[in-house]
Amino acid sequence: MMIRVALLTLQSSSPALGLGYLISWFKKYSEFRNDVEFSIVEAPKAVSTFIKPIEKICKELEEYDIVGISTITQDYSEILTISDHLKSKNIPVILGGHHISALPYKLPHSTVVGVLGEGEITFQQLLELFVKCGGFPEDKLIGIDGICFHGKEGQIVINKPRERIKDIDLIPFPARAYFTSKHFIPKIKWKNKVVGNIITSRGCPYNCVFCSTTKHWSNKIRFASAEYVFNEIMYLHKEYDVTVFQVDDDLGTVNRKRWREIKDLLRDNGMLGRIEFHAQCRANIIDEELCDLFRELNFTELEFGIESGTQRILDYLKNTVKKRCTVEQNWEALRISHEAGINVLAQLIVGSPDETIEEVKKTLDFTEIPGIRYQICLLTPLPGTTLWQYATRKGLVSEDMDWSRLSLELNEKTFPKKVYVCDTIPRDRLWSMIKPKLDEAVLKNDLKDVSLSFDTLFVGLKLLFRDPRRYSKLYYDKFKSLFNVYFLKYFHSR
Ligand code: B12
Ligand code: SF4
Repeated sequence: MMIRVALLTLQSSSPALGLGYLISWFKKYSEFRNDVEFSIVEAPKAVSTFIKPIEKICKELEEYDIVGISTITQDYSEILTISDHLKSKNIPVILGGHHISALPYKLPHSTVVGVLGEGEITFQQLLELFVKCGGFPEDKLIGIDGICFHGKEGQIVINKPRERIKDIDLIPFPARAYFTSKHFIPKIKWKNKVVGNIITSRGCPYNCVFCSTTKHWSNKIRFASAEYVFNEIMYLHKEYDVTVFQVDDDLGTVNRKRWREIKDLLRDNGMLGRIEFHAQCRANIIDEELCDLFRELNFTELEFGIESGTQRILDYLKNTVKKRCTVEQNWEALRISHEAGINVLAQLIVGSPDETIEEVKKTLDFTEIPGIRYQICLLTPLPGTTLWQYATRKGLVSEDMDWSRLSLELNEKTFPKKVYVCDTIPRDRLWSMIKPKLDEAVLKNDLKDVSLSFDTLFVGLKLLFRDPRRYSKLYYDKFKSLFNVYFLKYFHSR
């Protein structure tokens, strides 16, 4: 009998590659590959509201024998609503991803299993168990590493961690054909070019206070080989016309030897300069040499976790006492990347526990650099992070909280209810400092999400009335790019 498995993602703007890997791994390595039929169900959000109503998502999922859900903290309350509904229909739900991996002992009663950390092998074993036994008997679950489940006495059992796949070249490319939503790989997404996201490494050697990556993936970073990355690039280019490669790694840019090899492979195959890359980097790893390499490879966008304008807060956020990343390196990283002609995005964080107003001002200085885009985040304690432990001790968060209070979306509506860890600056005062900068960022930032465009124009108009001299050029540029996108989109769809 064929088992129908749905994998649900609530991601908003690009394919959840993790789910694609689960499918491609199973299809390649399981002897039961022909007994399981997969679907990826996409329920993206557009600015905090699901495009599909929850009831519709639930109804759609009723068709399946098993539902797997990827857990992102800010959407966890909705995930619980969905799994409650599925439980009432006797459909087993498996959770995976960052949230459940950080809080395995809170596995909800409406679900049967939580997959902790890397999912490919664990999920394969779970599905094979289901094919063989028609369910998930407890005596068999005991033998599967990397899961949590409900024991007979109502306790939650957490098995020993799953050993990670040593050589990630063994993982086949994510099964992209299963992503169907028009939100994913759209024809016109960024300046009329097709964007495709890729993962070229897993893990990060650092351990920032606000980030759960190290716990989830470990601080030992595993890189796919240059050949693997090159082959995936070629595949995406041929199959989907992708010319812009969004490298979704946490810190894949750190390995310059491999990027040199990738460059050689692209050059030898006539691809160098015909495609471009967007990626994240860290201020302490970039220098002129790496910048030159990125320029040769045609990196057109680099995002830096600049975080703060003062060393004290930077050391706190980066979780280091050794000044492994300095404020000077931050400024230098932005300067050299910008001068190399790369579009730069500076990620800033405000609201650390004992941050002062002066320190926030220093951070906001980064928003004044001409030509450099920025994003501002309120420091948010996500489960699995050092900051989560701190916020738990302070009674600011709990394992049964309203998870939308940890949403990273920052606007008038979300800010008042967000968890606030800063003791030194009143919430309203911090908001009055960052609000004008957030408005300005809307105009300054690139047009990646067309759905935000009307908001953009409206906020832009407000700024234009407030200070025409300062904002007229930005408004004009934004209007022009919006017009281009809509114009091209209109003709493309005809
Ligand atoms: C790329 C990325 C994005 C992209 C696209 C994400 C996407 N489509 O998947 C964008 C920019 C859209 C994005 C948005 C956000 N992101 Co993000 N993102 C990432 C990033 C860097 C990589 C994701 C990825 O592809 N990983 C690689 C794949 C292989 O891993 P994976 O998806 O986790 O899946 C594996 C396992 O976790 C597991 N698994 C996952 N799901 C499931 C489900 C089942 C059933 C099973 C069995 C297994 C399983 O198996 C998979 C294979 O091993 C991660 C950090 C990271 N390194 O993981 C952050 C990360 C996932 N993002 C995070 C956050 C906070 C956000 C935002 C809230 C940020 C914001 N400013 O709003 C939004 C959330 C939007 C939303 N509604 O979901 C956090 C989540 C933390 C948490 N506790 O929830 C992370 C972990 C970053 C961090 N270190 O803090 N993100
Ligand atoms: S924020 Fe970036 S550098 Fe820091 S631990 Fe997370 S992935 Fe690594």
